[in-house]
Amino acid sequence: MAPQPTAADKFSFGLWTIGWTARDPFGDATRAPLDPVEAVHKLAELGANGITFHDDDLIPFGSDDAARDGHIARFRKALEETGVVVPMVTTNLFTQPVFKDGAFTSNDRDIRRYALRKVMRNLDLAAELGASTYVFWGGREGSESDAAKDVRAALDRYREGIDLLAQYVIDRGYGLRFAIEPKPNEPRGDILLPTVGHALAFIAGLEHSDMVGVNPEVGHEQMAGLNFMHGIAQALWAGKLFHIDLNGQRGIKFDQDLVFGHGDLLNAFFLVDLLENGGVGGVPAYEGPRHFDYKPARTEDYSGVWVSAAANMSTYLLLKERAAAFRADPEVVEALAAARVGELKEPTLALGETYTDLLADRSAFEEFDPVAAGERGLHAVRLNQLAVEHLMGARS
Ligand code: 3MF
Ligand code: MG
Ligand code: MG
Repeated sequence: MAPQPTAADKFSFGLWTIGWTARDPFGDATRAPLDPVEAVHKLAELGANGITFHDDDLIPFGSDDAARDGHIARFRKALEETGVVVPMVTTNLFTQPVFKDGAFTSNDRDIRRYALRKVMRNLDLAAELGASTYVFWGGREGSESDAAKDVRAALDRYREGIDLLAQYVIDRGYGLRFAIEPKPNEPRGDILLPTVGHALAFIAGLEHSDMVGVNPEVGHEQMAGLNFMHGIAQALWAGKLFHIDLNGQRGIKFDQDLVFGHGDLLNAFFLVDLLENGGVGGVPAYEGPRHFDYKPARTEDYSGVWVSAAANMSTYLLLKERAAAFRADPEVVEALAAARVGELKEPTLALGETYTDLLADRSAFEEFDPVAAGERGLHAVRLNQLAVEHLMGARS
């Protein structure tokens, strides 16, 4: 039996995920548009507690002020009726033709100014709805032609934009934190800030870097051939995991946005183990929303959409159960010790020891036998197999 999600699990979904009508570059929509009010009610029924959106998901682009107020009022009512919260909000800076060369980094200065205004307006709404995180996914910030984009100038403009918006949030007292979402490509041939590592380096140079972190997405790192769990571990290590986009991806190809776990399941297992058990003393390493950014397959009608939404949550909870069983298994505890995993937590030099002491330590070099040390096995494969067996339910 798949476990049932509750609000305490903090599962959230983008309005654009369940609401994707399945138009792709080769074919028309296979589903009718979803009313945001219905989305809120349906997610509440399924056990999710959060919904997120781009401005244009909730308020169709070009709506006048009266229509805008109407869309917001209906949505708020649905939130009040269900208790569903809005933990994160973001801006659509990619659909409209005006953003074809980027938003904060468009070569066209007027477009950059317009993009900043579009974000500021939506920051007001995010604060009004009680969001704590504001995501920036720069899907159009990039190029197909290296001749047509001055990457260093683009990074200057990107920084200028984020610095200005951070100042706006501080001055207004909104209490929002920013999370930059890296992606290597699609829709641009090459997108700026392509991986978690690039984003972390960029954030370090921002004026208000303390309020800016990352929103890594499973498939985005895997499209670059990277180990998602490693990326998350580095973001946690830097204190920058402000939000997360969970989904599935099978290898280096187009952005698949599969259900969480329907891609690299073993990496998903280690990811959930890290998030849930990776804190000091085995507590969760991440306390924020477990946010799904996937696309219900184009083959599905709305009954299939809701099955796929539920699948994300039950897969997460099943992995959480399996990871807990893995950690509690005495054979795993013994295998972890045999693989010397815990030894890595021990600093390489003793407390107060200096390099002079290290130079004086004959056992560290003169009397050390590197050949014998090189012959010692790490027993890593046995440990991995134990994880696979727990993941498959072959051990309880
Ligand atoms: C694209 C994405 C985006 C971002 C969103 C901000 C449309 O691959 O992942 O979804 O997640 O813009 O959260
Ligand atoms: Mg994505
Ligand atoms: Mg995403």
